[in-house]
Amino acid sequence: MNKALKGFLLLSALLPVAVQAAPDVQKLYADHCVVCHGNDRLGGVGPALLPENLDRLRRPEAFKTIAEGRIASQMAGFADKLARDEIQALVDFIYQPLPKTPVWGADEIITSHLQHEPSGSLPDKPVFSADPLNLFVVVELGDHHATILDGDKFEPIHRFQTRFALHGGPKFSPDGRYVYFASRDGWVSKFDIYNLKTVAEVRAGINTRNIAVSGDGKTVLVGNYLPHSLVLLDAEDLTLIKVIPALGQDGKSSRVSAVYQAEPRGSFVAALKDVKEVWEIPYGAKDFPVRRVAVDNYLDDFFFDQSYRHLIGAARDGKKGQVIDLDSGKKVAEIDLPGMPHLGSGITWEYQGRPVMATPNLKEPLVSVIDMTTWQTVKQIKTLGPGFFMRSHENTPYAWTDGFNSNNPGSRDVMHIIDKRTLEVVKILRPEPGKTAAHVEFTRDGKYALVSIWENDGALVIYDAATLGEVKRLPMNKPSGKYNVYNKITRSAGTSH
Ligand code: DHE
Repeated sequence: MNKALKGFLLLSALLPVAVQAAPDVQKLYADHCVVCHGNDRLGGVGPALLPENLDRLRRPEAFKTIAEGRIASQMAGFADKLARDEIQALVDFIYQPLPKTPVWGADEIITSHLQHEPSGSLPDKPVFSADPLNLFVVVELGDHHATILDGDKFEPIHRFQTRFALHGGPKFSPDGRYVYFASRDGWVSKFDIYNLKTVAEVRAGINTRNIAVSGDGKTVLVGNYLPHSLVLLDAEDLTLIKVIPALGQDGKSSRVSAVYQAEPRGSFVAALKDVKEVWEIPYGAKDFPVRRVAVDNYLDDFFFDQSYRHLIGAARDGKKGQVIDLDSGKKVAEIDLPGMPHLGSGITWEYQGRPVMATPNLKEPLVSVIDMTTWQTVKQIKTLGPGFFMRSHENTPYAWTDGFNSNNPGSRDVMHIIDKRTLEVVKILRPEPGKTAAHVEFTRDGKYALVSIWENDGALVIYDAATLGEVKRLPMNKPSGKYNVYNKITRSAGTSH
């Protein structure tokens, strides 16, 4: 008997059995699931729950997920609320196809397009006096807003409503004037920071992963979970350029794990989630041709070295990461990554004359530091709890990482300060004891670090990055991430790109 099945049977035996008639699965779904997974299981804050999106999740695992929750996501466990047969009914339900598969193709995308301000109609000068390159865009998940924050005075300039459940980092135009957001339910919005106005929006999918903006600022690429597609948009007004179905070499349809732009290569890079392929799409080439690179395992999460020659990727359930040389299209190394690395949060720096990368691990309380010349582990730095986000800056000797993924409230409220020269944790901050601390971003000069208190009555806590003393605290509604314009557009080694 395999391990998953054994776990399933054991868990099944421990849960109470409802003695009544067969569970009313529609009601169970409406009471417990719809708020995150959406009407018709099309996704919302949580992913779409349709058979075409559950290819890699076997039913015993689905049962376990509903009962116990899912690591590295907002999915809670329901074992204390639902009986065994109720969980099983929900499992059976989510593997049922919808009577009619939802369509979101070119016609639907084109129809959804909203042009709030005609292209080129707004002034080319900021309507505020703050340094436009030292602004932060703060995403406040609690009430679906974003705040534009002056990164010198730490004062909010403007707060506005966003689409529902933004996810992934917002992406900037190369000059930092525009910021593009993606929501989990497929909306892409373009916001003019100089004029503090949303200028265009389009719904590019039903359930979206993330977006990338090309290095020349001309094209936006959207990666979708539902439908299985990549969508290319004109960055000027978000009109549709092209829909590329996410089909593997053998025709198998797949969700898209994530998309990134690799400016030094002049290309977009996308990984498929249900097919072992990475795609490179040169954004300057006519018709956006796809170059397929076969990989050894699925890539759920990935990251690049600073030159973008190497892609470092891992499957969520794998023990090893793969390093792919994007020039040759070949795997050049395997990396030891034991605790489900969160590579999207990876950062790099120079350690003893060698480039190293560091990533938190979602399951283990450790940060893996890997030599990027030999791809060997230099050190596993122990932390109080598994982290989710990691950040640094060229002008600070410290890297900061949280304990966000810890089950223990006593280590969810911490921020570990790691000395990049010694690879030791030199200090542990507790921005607000008992409240979850997460996600850091530095000011453009690296002198201050901004930390989120990830609660509805949360805050941004601003620290002096040298003395590690608190400078200021701004109330915010679950500030999930904050993004400094300069650090993003210059692709600082200490932040996500
Ligand atoms: Fe994220 C970035 C995938 C769950 C908050 N997350 C990303 C990126 C990927 C990713 C691929 C990089 C895209 C980018 O920035 O363009 N996230 C996943 C998952 O697969 C996972 C584990 C499951 C899922 O629900 O999709 C997941 N992520 C979460 C959460 O539960 C978080 C904590 C809350 C939320 O918003 O749902 C969360 N993810 C974030 C944030 C970023 C992110 C704040 C941007 C980080 C950055 O600083 O760039």
